[in-house]
Amino acid sequence: MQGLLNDWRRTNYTKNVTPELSGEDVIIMGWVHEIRDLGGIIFVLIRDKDGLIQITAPSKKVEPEILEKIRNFRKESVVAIEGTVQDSDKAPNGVEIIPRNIEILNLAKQPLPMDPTEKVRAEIDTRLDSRFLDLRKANISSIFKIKSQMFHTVRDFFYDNGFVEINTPKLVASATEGGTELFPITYFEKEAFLGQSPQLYKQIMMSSGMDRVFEIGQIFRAEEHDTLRHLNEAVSIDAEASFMDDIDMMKVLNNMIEQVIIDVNENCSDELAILDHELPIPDEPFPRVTYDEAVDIVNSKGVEMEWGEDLSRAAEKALGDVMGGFYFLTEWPSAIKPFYVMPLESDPTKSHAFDLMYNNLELSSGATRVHQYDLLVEQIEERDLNPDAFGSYLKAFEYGMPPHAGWGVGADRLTMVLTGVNNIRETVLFPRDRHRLTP
Ligand code: AMO
Repeated sequence: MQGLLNDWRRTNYTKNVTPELSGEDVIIMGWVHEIRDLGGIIFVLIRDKDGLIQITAPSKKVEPEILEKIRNFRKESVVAIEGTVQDSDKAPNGVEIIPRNIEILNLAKQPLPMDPTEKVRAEIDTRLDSRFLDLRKANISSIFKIKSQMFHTVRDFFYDNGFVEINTPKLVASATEGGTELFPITYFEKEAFLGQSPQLYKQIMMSSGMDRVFEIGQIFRAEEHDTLRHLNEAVSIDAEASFMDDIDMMKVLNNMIEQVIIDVNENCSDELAILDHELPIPDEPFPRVTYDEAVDIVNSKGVEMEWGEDLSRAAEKALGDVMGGFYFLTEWPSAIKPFYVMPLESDPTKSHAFDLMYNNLELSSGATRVHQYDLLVEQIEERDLNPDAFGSYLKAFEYGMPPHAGWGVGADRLTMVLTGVNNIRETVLFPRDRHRLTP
């Protein structure tokens, strides 16, 4: 039985068609990027996942039926081309293909909703509406290749450090993170929500004896505001480890970020060049600033901030200007942190919570957790929450919960740092914000 492609099989990606192959036959497959018909000669640029190759069809050398097929090409159609490689000073990358056989695999409708060659620039909304076309641009796909490398390194890092990968439910019964709203959903006859964080589950896993766990998964936040750093659906890299505290987990996070930077630099040099982005070289270890010191710094820069407040955008900017790069912000006031955060023994108004910042962008929050049942119930009540709503979580603390700590990193925000884009929507294939639920 013959398949859809008959005998056509790709022999080379465009990147692998080099002048050294001159004289050899190849089959390439991809999209029609550009067509220039000069009458006696037609030039076509074909694009695939890594680049472009020129097809050169002089009417003297190429069969009339092949020329006819090329004349029927439309931009962004999918084609297969068999031909002979020829080195050429005039062609991009010094190489071209003289076509012998052509198959039009799928014609693209015209006009295109946007121009993937970027001759006409499109606004982000137009681009997101036709994301599949937008992603055909090398600068856009580069963002996701870098993001993929980041996840690859993160997974390797966790496995190398004894963490077990887990998946926890995203259909949940209660809130975990104060401050952001929940998305309510219909779950048969019960009240339910989309999960804001795997927080409660990763903590329950500490009572399972599995010792170290991580999860890469979606988190849902009903943020009403429209900013360049918030989405309603984001990806969080969550880690939790037993018999560890905030100091230990800051080190783990520091090491992971450094490894990500090393690997992205090593394996994504083409993508970084396309994005014209240089990765930050982190100070080792990342500097730390306490919340108390941060309040002083912010006020000294003329931005008013009272002790006990969360950082405003202006405060984050002022602090970011002084600190620069990656740094930890530690010893947050207990009252503005969630119930699961451990207060300082020396002064319970402060806590073992930290944020990892990059300039003025918060990348991660983490903490030593409360592992004592009574203190946890007390902290839940102090925040006007009902401990009964946390019954299945609290149960895990009654039968041998070890001391533990963890953090959650915003994967999309980390990608902003790795790619240099300033709108978080650029780092998500199909972003969800207040105004966007499709595609
Ligand atoms: P937090 O709520 O600070 O902490 O979230 C952790 C990290 O997730 C990212 N993030 C977001 N990214 C994009 N859009 C959003 N709306 C959004 N909300 C959060 C940020 C943030 O630093 N359970 C704790 C983590 C822990 O203590 O382990 C938590 O969820 O980069």
